[in-house]
Amino acid sequence: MTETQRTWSRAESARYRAAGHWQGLTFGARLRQAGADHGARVALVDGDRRWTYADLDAEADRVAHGLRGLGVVRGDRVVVQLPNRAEFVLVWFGLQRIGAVPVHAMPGHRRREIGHLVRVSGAVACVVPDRHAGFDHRELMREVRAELGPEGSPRTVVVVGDPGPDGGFVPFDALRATPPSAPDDAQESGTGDDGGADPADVALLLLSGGTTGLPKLIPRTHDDYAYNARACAEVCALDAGTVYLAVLPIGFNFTFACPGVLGTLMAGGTVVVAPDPSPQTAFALVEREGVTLTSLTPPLVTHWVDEAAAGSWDLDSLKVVQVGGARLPEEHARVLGPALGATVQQVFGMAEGLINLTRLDDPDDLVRTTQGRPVSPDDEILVVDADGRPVPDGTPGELLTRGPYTLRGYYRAGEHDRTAFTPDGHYRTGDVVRRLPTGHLVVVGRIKDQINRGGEKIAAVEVEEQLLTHPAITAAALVGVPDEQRGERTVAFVVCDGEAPGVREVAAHLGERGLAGYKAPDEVVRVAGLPLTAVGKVDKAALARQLLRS
Ligand code: OOB
Repeated sequence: MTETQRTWSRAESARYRAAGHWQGLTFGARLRQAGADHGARVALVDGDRRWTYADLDAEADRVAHGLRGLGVVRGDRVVVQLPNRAEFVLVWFGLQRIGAVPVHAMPGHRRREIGHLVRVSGAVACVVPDRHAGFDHRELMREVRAELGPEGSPRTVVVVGDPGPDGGFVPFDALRATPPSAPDDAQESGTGDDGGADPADVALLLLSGGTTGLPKLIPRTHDDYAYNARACAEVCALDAGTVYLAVLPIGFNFTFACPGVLGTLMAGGTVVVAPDPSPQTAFALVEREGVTLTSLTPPLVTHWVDEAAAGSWDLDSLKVVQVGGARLPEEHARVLGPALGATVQQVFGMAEGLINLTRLDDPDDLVRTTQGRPVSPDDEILVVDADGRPVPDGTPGELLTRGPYTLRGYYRAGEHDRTAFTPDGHYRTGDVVRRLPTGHLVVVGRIKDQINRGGEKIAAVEVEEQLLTHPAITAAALVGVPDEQRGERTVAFVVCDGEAPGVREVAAHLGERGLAGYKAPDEVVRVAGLPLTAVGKVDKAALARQLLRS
């Protein structure tokens, strides 16, 4: 069964083109152009390895050639689960050169999430590291294959590093080893730049934070995603002198395109990947590479501030530090800038589209107390009450949005779209905000059943469903409660038959079920029963209050 992918109307598309937001270029074509424009400039740095723009362009051809040899063609989806290594970028542009579609998985995802991504996207291949952070991703791929069976499994698994003894996995190094003969490849694909992809095609699939049992996929087109990156790059005043340090997971929309990796490459700057988010690793790279811009989630801020004070680092080159993904406490916003000698920028964004940034010349109080304003003049913002009626500025309400880089429908999720969007195409963010007369937004809460654990999004229902598979648990509610370090932590309230499992046992159980580790509850509390609201839903606010009282 095929269902129509909801997208922008013809009239809207024409308007976004006429405004110059959508430039009608694919990412494959953009890289070709960048290779010609900035050929000798350094585009990408990973440890001692460096790629100029010309290298990156040529490397994309090699990767594309290798992938084509494995049967990957225009429009195919490929799940990419790589940590912060240059290979993420090489594979990403290799796929763009074919017109194939990377699906951005996170390094922490496990059997359940990866299996789901493969199933929903119908991916023909997965690209994984051999091992990362003490975890064997080849083993994970074997489990995914066993679970999906021969029919549902990706045909090909590419491993960056050692493919292991098994024989079935393709080593990335071999895949990129044979240089293509350009004319052949161009013939094979129709065009050598992007496999003949259309700028209105889906260029990548991002993962939503989710409020349902399983995360939804977000289709982003070449036109819309390039605009996302460029609009952010303009606000951040990026140019060829920009050196961006990718500290957060590189596949995260924030790191990749707000303005991040893509914004920097589109400006002719240099992207440096940090293998881990520790301030020691990052500061050494700032010193060595002259990093000018980076992005963090709030829980990292105190570590960075402490290390800047304790160590004798030269952070002079660092001009802007973005913080987003979760609410930044005002006090942290105040100390961060002086500690690093940089301008702080708050970022309130979402994989679905809309990005809000404080401006580099905003007065201090706006930077400390707001989450910025939309990057595009054509971002439409509505703040509405429970009946969907707009509220006056200053009054909290749900944020609805529509615009040139905000999705109009999830990938293959027609049913879900009916509630996730208003009839006129506004995306219901589930965030409760106040709008100031300046247009700046303050995030004051949330009506979606999602927990934001320092930037990591957890859909409560997804975890609750898995908690119920534990033999002793008969009812469960996952609730976010305030936490000093992460903003929120997760507490599982469980009703049990017999002895209640402890937090470790629950984590082990969820791990066996294939759930990513960060979704395991931080605390497990046994209750006699779950309180209900007047309409019969689990009263999570009452549970949270109960915990704070005890
Ligand atoms: C970013 O993207 P997602 O898709 O992981 O999460 C989006 C949600 C928002 O709807 C909001 O609930 C929350 O994360 N959020 C914030 C926030 N930034 C995101 N809540 C409070 N303050 C903030 N500054 O998280 C994301 C995507 C692109 C850029 C930055 C963040």
